[in-house]
Amino acid sequence: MSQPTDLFNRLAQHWTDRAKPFLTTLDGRIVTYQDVDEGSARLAHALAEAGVAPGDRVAVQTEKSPEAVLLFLACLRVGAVYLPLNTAYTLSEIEYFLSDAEPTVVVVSPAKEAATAELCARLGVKHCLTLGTNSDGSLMARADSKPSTFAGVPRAADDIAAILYTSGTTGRSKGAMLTHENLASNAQALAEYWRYTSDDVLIHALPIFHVHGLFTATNITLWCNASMLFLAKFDADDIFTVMPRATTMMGVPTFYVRLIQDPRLNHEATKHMRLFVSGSAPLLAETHRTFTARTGHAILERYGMTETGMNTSNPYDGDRVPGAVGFPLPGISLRVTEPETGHELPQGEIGMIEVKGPNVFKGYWRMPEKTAAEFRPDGYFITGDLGRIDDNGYVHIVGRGKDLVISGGYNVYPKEIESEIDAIPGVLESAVIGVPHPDFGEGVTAVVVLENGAGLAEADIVGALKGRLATFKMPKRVMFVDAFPRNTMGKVQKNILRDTYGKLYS
Ligand code: MLC
Ligand code: AMP
Repeated sequence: MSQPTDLFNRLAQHWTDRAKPFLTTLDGRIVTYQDVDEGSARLAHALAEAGVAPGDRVAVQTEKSPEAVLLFLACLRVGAVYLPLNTAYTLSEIEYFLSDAEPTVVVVSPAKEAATAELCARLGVKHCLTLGTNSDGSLMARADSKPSTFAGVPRAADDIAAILYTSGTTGRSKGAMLTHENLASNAQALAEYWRYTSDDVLIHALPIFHVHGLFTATNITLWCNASMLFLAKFDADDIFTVMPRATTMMGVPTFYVRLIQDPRLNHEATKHMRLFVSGSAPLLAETHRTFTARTGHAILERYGMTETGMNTSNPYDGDRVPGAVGFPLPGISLRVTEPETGHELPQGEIGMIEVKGPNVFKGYWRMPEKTAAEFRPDGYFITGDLGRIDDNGYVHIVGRGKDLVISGGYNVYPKEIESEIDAIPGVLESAVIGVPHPDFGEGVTAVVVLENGAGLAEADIVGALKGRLATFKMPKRVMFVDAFPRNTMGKVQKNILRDTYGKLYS
């Protein structure tokens, strides 16, 4: 029999134990693999009935719940394109995504229904349905009475399975189109590299609207017929409650920073665990070492991004080097180049990280020029991350070529925040930077020059931004200066600002 090409069937062929829990919630609800199959079939029928055709987008902004994962699978089964949206996005942020992606169906939390339905009506979106955290909402009401089997729509390996929006350093957010093959190949590579088996039980405390929590963590579990302990969010008490039943955890560095501050973290508490993975932002070598000293576990750091899924990983068996992100995963090529020319640099030199492989996305939704600009003629994707490869072949990320702040694993693009601040009456100009933050890794910080005579204070700036920006993007501090340091080209020297405010949060 020929191998399936679509992600759902590539995952489902591994579900040999259908009675096994796919996930268990903190309050003890168990969703078995049989439930996953039947629940996602019912949701697939509901989507098809709402007119979702293969290739149509289904945009989802719901709180984390088991059904939200099933909805992702249901989208795959009807051949739709799943479009997850950060729950923190405001309505004005959502408007852009919906008008750009033109979904057939939008699914939101019941609390957001009224406002989103109005927006959908204005944008011509066919259906605005709801999904709550207690198996409730209008989508579930439609799905409940549907058959528990669904004859899936055939999908080719390079058909689009999901679109995830990533902001750009300039201009509009870009929708990264991820194919069935992108997601399946990455799940398989990680499962093998991290020695994942059906015996694994993952602590899942990440949000499920980004690559890390949705694909890396969830798809690897589904690929292996493994289980997860499904937590609504990161909470140290909950982590320690479930850890005696778990074998693996995946988190952003903030998880580990918080865990090492907790006196409960020790050898005993982690003795049932076999693997701790960190990614989405740099893990400080100091955090890595402290964690090892306290638990005997060396955190395995890996490196990825929305457009590519996971690119590199520290080894399972060899040295997990603090401050390094390891080796390219099997099947993925990585090189370091001279940013302007794309010429490969000798090993050890710092340059642009470029990657190529089955994990690399198909392009940006309806943006052929932007897509072309981020690929080399020989097919390598230009990540925007600066790095080097050491003598032992480990990749190190040493900085970013892109003007990006990563706060607690969330990307914040300064340009977006600067545009909002510049629009506040009394502001002449602004520069947004990331500076070291003990909890979030980097703290979003705004530096503002006021117009002559404008008497704005920090609270005025923050107040004016409320409701316009998702809360994680809000500047943690606003600093005022008379003028910016500039280079001879007139460009604001953000490196000088970062030095000036480097100790703001310490
Ligand atoms: C929450 N807040 C943040 C924040 N998260 N501020 C800055 N940065 C963040 N990351 C703000 C809230 O808006 C709120 O502000 C206050 O902090 C407390 O909110 P909270 O909900 O209690 O926060 P908390 O639960 O502690 O969340 C912190 C966190 C969470 C780090 C646990 O942000 C998180 O789970 N991050 C993971 C992000 C992630 O999954 N990234 C993967 C991207 S994929 P106020 O003002 O209301 O008090 C990717 C590719 C790859 O990058 O390689 O993986
Ligand atoms: P996103 O666009 O949200 O997927 O974020 C991807 C970016 O996160 C990458 O381009 C890197 O800049 C950063 N990133 C992910 N993992 C790591 C890591 N382990 N170390 C340093 N940076 C990382």
